[in-house]
Amino acid sequence: MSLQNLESQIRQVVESTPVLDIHTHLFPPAFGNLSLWGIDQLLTYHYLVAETFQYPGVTYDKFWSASITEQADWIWDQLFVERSPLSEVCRGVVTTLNSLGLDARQQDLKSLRGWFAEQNPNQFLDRCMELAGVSHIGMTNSPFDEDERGFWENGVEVDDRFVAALRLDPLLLDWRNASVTLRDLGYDVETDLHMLSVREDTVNEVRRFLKDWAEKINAKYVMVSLPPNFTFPSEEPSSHLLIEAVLPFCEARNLPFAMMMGVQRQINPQLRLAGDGVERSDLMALRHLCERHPQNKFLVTALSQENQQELCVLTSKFPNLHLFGCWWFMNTPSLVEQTTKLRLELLGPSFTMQHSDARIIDQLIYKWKHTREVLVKVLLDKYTDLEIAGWTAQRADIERDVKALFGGSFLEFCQAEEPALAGDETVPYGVRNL
Ligand code: FIX
Ligand code: ZN
Repeated sequence: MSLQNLESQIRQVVESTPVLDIHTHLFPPAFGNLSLWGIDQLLTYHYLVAETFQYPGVTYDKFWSASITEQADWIWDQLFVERSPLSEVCRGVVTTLNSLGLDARQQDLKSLRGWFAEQNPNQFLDRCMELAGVSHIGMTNSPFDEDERGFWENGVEVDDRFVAALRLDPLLLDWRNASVTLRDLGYDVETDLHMLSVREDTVNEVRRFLKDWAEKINAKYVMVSLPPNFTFPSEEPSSHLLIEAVLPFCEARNLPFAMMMGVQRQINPQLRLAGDGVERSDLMALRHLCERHPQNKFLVTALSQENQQELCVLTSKFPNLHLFGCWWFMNTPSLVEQTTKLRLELLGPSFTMQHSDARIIDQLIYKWKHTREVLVKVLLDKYTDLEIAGWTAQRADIERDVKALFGGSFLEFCQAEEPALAGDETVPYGVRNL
């Protein structure tokens, strides 16, 4: 195959292969105000908030007391009018608008708002998923979030393209407060986990809580984000709860346990959701988890660039570990390119290349468009090296590899051995459209 032909084959395959987006913060329109979309939401995305505060002119108090429209006006002016939108997240807004047929340069915010106001939420979701080439969307579902809990308790009907993930950060990282919430929800738990005799009852109640919520939301995996200094095992409640409640529960149901490692929450609380930072994680905790719990399936991503090589090596040592995504501060084209190359070089196509982490439905468009652009470059490089080595990639090979990187390897990992994850015994979820 000529180089040009190879590139065009790769591009065609990468652009047409549907994606299983395994981690987002999106909700379908049935979740009312939790389902975010539109220009003001796009512009007040927390990545853009953090970038705007790089420039003087507005105080935290003034910004947070303003309406979302005023905040969006301010961000638009600072990042798209006063300066060129060079950052990845600004480019994302431009890509998104452009893909929707809107011109970020020609249109002022008023006319953009007018266009969005005319859209129907359900049709808009369909359009974004189609433009992004996304077949399924993994949600982040927290029983600790009062607003979200209400929807589930009222029996919300979930669009079957959305896949639930049970998010457990408060349970594992803030047991003191989580135990209060559990008691409010009717689970008879003690806050003090030191005494084994007391802990047994509490652990049983935590398992009951996990069972109730996993069933209520039809969770396909369980997730947590972890601080850089997370250690395992330890004398912290997180270790007791993991060893005695969460991991046995996940194992019994063949639910993977996903860890997003390396976020230092609220290093600048004035920035609210935009105030989190990154630090290198101690991956010894991950190693211990994989070693000591071989019957559990673990999914992992790390926020720090410095962790990426070690993470690949750990993944290659533990068949119960699956590596996914370039998370948050890692999701910039230069790092995605470098990291994806490294992963292919150390692991082959056995990992999940990316998740979007989208919070606003429209963002699916740019996050996946930009990811696909990088993947074309990376695969061209890798298949060219292979060609030189004496192995010519055929179209079917490229299709198989891209499918694996966009969710196929993930499904294979999840479904290994036990059919429990499928939910439906005959058609494993997600497989239909992949
Ligand atoms: O913990 C997470 O799932 C993070 O992805 C978010 O909390 C974070 O705010 C985010 O949106 C990153 O992309
Ligand atoms: Zn996230």
